[in-house]
Amino acid sequence: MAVNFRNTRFHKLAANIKDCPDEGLPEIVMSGKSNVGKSSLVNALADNKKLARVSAAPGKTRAVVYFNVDRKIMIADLPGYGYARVSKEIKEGFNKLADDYFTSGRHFDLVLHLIDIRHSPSKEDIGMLEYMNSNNVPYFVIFTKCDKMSRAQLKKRIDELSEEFDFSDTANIFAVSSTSKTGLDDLKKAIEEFLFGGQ
Ligand SMILES: Nc1nc2c(ncn2[C@@H]2O[C@H](COP(=O)(O)OP(=O)(O)O)[C@@H](O)[C@H]2O)c(=O)[nH]1
Ligand SMILES: [Mg+2]
Repeated sequence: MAVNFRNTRFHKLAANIKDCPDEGLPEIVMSGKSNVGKSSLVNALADNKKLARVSAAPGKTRAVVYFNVDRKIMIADLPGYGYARVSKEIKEGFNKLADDYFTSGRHFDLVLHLIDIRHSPSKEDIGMLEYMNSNNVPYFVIFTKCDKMSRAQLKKRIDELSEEFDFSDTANIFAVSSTSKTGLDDLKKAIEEFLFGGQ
């Protein structure tokens, strides 16, 4: 099924797990550290800079933000983890919502786990990848901000990280840049294929 990613609209905010909607659409969850580029990627996929608020200040998203993509997919933009600038209490609160998302038994179809290509994965990243591997959660690993590195460095980084971490055999690995728009078409195709197959 062809998905028109440009037809993406804000759907709703949910400040806790009880308020998270179920509209019966396949759901993609954006996961990853604060500031890794989750909101920018939602905007880039939709080709709409104003859609998801992009912030240079980490830790601003305090809720799950839902987007409806062409009435075919729901995207859940989760609060990130690893905030350095918020208080411990708030930090734990944020983590709780993200944690609840994965442990509440909520159904979702695909996790996009984002890792900044410039940095080594954090222990939260490793924990998340291990969790998804051992719970058979379908995920794509997305290296972000690839405009910040040369192609040669990029390949080296991907090889290095693939060796370092036991990505599941079926894991798809992508490299994107929301700034230069690299890798977005491949990612969109893979999402369509994964969610809708030959339909
Ligand atoms: N150079 C570059 N910067 C990016 C890219 N994607 C996001 N950023 C920047 O990284 C910061 C955090 O992005 P944001 O989307 O708010 O991250 P989030 O906290 O994961 O939602 C912002 O300053 C963005 O402009 C990218 O592909 N390339
Ligand atoms: Mg964000």
